Amino acid sequence: MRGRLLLIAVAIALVSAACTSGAVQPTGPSTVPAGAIAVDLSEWHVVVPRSTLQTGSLTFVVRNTGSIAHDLTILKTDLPADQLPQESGKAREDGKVAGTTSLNPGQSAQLQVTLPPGNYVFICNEVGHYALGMHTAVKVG
Ligand SMILES: [Cu+2]
Repeated sequence: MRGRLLLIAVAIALVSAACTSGAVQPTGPSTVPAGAIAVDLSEWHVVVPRSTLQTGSLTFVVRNTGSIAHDLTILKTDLPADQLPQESGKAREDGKVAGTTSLNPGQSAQLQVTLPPGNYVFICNEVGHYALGMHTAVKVG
């Protein structure tokens, strides 16, 4: 009887561990897996390796290589990258398709997104960063 109770306790512990392991957290500095696209954020740049990407499911590895917090926000828009409307020091996020949380220096996050063909602007939307130049145009398709 005692052995059986112990087994049940172990089973419960294993199930709890399995349930918590799926959480997505920003990670430390990371290498970019094959097929993924690195997006580097720093003061005051958003750097994507190619300005034209293939449509479909894309994996971005977003790395904060700067010395203050940044994020990546992806907007689908035909406006030029430097002419998005702004409110309270941030770009308006019309057409937002994906984004990361705020990443501290040295942190990175993976973002898996399916992007239909079109024009996109990749920005950092921490207050003031868009106006300081953290935007880049990306064409998909
Ligand atoms: Cu920023």
